[in-house]
Parts: sequence; C-alpha cells; structure tokens
Amino acid sequence: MKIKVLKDIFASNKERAAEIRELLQQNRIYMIDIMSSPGAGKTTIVDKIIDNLKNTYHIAVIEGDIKTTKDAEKLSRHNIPIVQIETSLFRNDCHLESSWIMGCLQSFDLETLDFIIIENIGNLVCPAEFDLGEDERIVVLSVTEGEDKPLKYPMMFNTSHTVLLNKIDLLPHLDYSLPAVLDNIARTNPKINVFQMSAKTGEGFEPFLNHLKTNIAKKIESIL
Ligand SMILES: Nc1nc2c(ncn2[C@@H]2O[C@H](COP(=O)(O)OP(=O)(O)O)[C@@H](O)[C@H]2O)c(=O)[nH]1
Ligand SMILES: [Mg+2]
Repeated sequence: MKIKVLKDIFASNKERAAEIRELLQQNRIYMIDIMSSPGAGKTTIVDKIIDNLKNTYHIAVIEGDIKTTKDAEKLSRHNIPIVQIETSLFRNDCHLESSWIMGCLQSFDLETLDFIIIENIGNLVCPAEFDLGEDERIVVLSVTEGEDKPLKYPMMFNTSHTVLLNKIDLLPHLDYSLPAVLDNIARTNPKINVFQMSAKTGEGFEPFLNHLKTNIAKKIESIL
C-alpha cells in the first residue's frame, strides 16, 4: 500500500489565495493585510486610513480577532462594509486563512469596491505563514516593542512589503535607537518599504497614505 504524505500543509491555502488574487484582479480591488503583535496600533491605523480615503475610494474591512467584535464596532461609525472573523467560534486560530477571506469576499458586493483592508490577528508569528491573496502585506512595529523584533521574527519581516514603525510620538519617553531598528529591518529584508509614523498625532502618516493611493490607483487602472 502506498502511503500518502502531505508535503505542503499550506498548499490548499496557497490555492485559495491564488483564486482570491484572480477575483481581486477581475474586480480591480487593491487588498492589504495589516499584521502586528497585539496593541501595536493596527485598528488605530485602519481607522485613520478609512477617515482619509473613504471619500475617494469604496472601502471594505475584514477584521480578525480570536474573540470579541470590538475592533469592528470601533470602525462601524464609518458605515462601510465590515466583516468580523472571530476564530474562537471555530478553532481559536492565531492567524487568518485564505478560505475564510474568500468567505468574506463572497459577502461583499465586489463590483462596487476599490480597496479592502484586512486586520489580521495580533501575533508576529503565525500570520506570516499564510498567504491571503493580498496585494500588500504590511507589518506594524511600535517603538515600545524594542529594536530587536525584526531579528527575532524574521519571517514576518521577510514576507512583508511594508513596515509601519508606529508610536514615534513616544520616542522622547523611551530608551530606543531608531538607527538600530532601521538597521535590523534592513538586515532582515533590504527591499521592504519603511514609514515612520504616529497614528495618534498623525505625524508621518501622509507619505504612507500617498503610497496607498498610488497603489490603489494602479490597481484600478490595471488591464485585465
Ligand atoms: N502613543 C501612541 N499610542 C498609539 C498609537 N497608535 C495606537 N496607539 C494606542 O495603542 C493602543 C493599541 O492600539 P490598537 O490600534 O488597538 O492596536 P491593535 O491591537 O494593533 O489593533 C491604543 O490605546 C491606541 O490608542 C500611536 O501612534 N501613539
Ligand atoms: Mg486591533
């Protein structure tokens, strides 16, 4: 009897991610996946992105958490389509998978959307392993987490396109070296885009918004 060995546990996730990419391309929707450890500022950043872009683009949000709908509730004031994935209702997973994202996409009216934001579950490990079919993977690193995290969690930084170095308003209160964290980021992934910002004060947010606007516009204008 031939024993079957599952060679790639991520194979079905990758297949579904490829289907998502095709679906997003057909509808010319730009999708970002925002990841970080808990409390780095993901929801605050998502809220600020929506505030700034909702008059220009049709936006929808997918919120990932293990428990509660708190983040979706915070964003509900924007009156845009939001789906909350609560993983405690099925497997308590510490990451999102592409089949669940596909389920969310099927609940949106894709023809009307330009931009989808995924807030992944707070964790610098597992979300790095799952391709969600997104156009851009963004990791938020707050300055309160220390300079060494890119070296300790290299997969998160290797698989991301962009780092948002958040909470720079707190720098005067911390013993923190910006050159050291920038060097650790560059050593882990020399190609990654870096934006320094405070989602609280708005300092440094504009260049990131311009980056998003450029990418959304490119996707909207892209040829099928
Ligand atoms: N000082 C400061 N606090 C921030 C900043 N961004 C987020 N926060 C605070 O950090 C905490 C966690 O933020 P949240 O957006 O919920 O993080 P999430 O768990 O990654 O979604 C909240 O109290 C925010 O107000 C920032 O740039 N500066
Ligand atoms: Mg959050």
